[in-house]
Amino acid sequence: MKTNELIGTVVKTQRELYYVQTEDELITSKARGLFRKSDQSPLVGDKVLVTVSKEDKGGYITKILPRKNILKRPKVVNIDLAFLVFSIKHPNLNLYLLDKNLIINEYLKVETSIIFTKTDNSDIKEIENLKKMYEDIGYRVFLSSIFDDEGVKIIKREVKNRIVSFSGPSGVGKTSLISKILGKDLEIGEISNKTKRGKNTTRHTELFVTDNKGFILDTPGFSSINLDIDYDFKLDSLFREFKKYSGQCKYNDCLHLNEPDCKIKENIKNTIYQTRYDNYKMFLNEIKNNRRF
Ligand SMILES: Nc1nc2c(ncn2[C@@H]2O[C@H](COP(=O)(O)OP(=O)(O)OP(=O)(O)O)[C@@H](O)[C@H]2O)c(=O)[nH]1
Ligand SMILES: [Mg+2]
Ligand SMILES: [Zn+2]
Repeated sequence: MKTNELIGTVVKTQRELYYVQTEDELITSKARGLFRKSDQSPLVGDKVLVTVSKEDKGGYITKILPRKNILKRPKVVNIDLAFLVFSIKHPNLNLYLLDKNLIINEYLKVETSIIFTKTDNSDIKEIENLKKMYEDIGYRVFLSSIFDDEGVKIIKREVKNRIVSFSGPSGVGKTSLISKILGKDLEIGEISNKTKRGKNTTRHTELFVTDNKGFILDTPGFSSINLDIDYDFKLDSLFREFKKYSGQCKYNDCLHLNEPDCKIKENIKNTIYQTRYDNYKMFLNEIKNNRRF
């Protein structure tokens, strides 16, 4: 029996089957028993070695290559870039959720950029201000609208040769944007007229392959997310714009709340945006309340 070993990426899993995209083809594979016994089973995003037998077409995953990172919801691995996708209207922008996701990704050390969607139905001044704000903080910000092919093209360039996730609240237009990038129709949700929110259309975990050799993960919209950060962890280190004042407050363990001579508080409205500081205080409280004794 002639066999052939290839390297590929797990794009979808279904019961005991793993769909592995190699350079040239999609191979429906099974995993060796040893993976199934432990909690070491292949996950979407895994780079794997797959042995293909010429006779029965299917493949066997023989090895999972080391993972770059593991994300929890949905459970995927090896994300090269996470896009946080938010609209400004319909649904309204929620900076608390955006900042929360930004700091969680800082904590997980996942490269992250921001996309503001639906630029066609929002005030251009407001969009520009937001873009500037997050660029000042140190993030790359992209703008998109389903009516703007140029914006879609620029975002598509970011996907090239990488595994890129798109996450954000329900109804912001993640799936619509991904459909544009792929040039094919995925299932798009309707915004509820009453709540102006989406209805969580996207449910499955699957990587879509782009024609510039990228992999895209569409995710179900979220409305809340838990701040799973250690109580002892220095939250301020996850705020990029706070970092330049590190060690400059009077007290070494300054929490930037009511301490005297606090550089963070002194620079609010100067280099630190009020909403970011307010969210910092909220997160600090949440971490305290999550504390396990
Ligand atoms: N005006 C406007 N509407 C958009 C745009 N992008 C998406 N929409 C609409 O917004 C609604 C929700 O779009 P989806 O792409 O399903 O949103 P989603 O983020 O994937 O939502 P979930 O899968 O529920 O998380 C649909 O009615 C889209 O037609 C845009 O750029 N401009
Ligand atoms: Mg969707
Ligand atoms: Zn301070």
